[in-house]
Amino acid sequence: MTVAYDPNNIFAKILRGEIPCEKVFEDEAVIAFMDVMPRADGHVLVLPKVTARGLLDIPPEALSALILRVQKIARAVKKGMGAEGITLHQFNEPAGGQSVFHIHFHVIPRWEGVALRPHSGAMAERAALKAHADKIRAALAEAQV
Ligand code: DGP
Repeated sequence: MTVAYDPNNIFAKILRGEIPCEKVFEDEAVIAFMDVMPRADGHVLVLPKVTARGLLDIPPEALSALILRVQKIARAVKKGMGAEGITLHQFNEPAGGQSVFHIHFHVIPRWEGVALRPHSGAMAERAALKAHADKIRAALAEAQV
């Protein structure tokens, strides 16, 4: 059964500017902002501006644009956070672990021996999110990311 896109999901509200976020990047295709329940310091979410629930219903051209931005953000997260690696997560439907039904990629910086915190776990302090966002924005502002 296909489930319809809900325009009142929390990320749709962020995209419309109705709810604030700690934004690190925006262009005509995507917005990227800090996850409020980070699995690691510097955890960023990348969302397309098209309304799609997940990987299964996003139009191919929007998915292509999205994954190119995910690569750009991943490079900046790795550089800005001084990470050793990057983990991507992308969940589809409740059984797949999705809790917000507007497609998004999780870009999570990783360090050897540092385990991920729980998915949708503790809320981070706003000051910490801003400090990490500042590092990622600075990396994005440099030419080589
Ligand atoms: P999932 O749909 O399972 O991929 O997880 C959604 C993620 O979104 C989860 O890591 C927590 C995060 N999140 C939930 N609500 C908000 C919010 O209002 N703002 C931000 N920035 N992140 C949120």
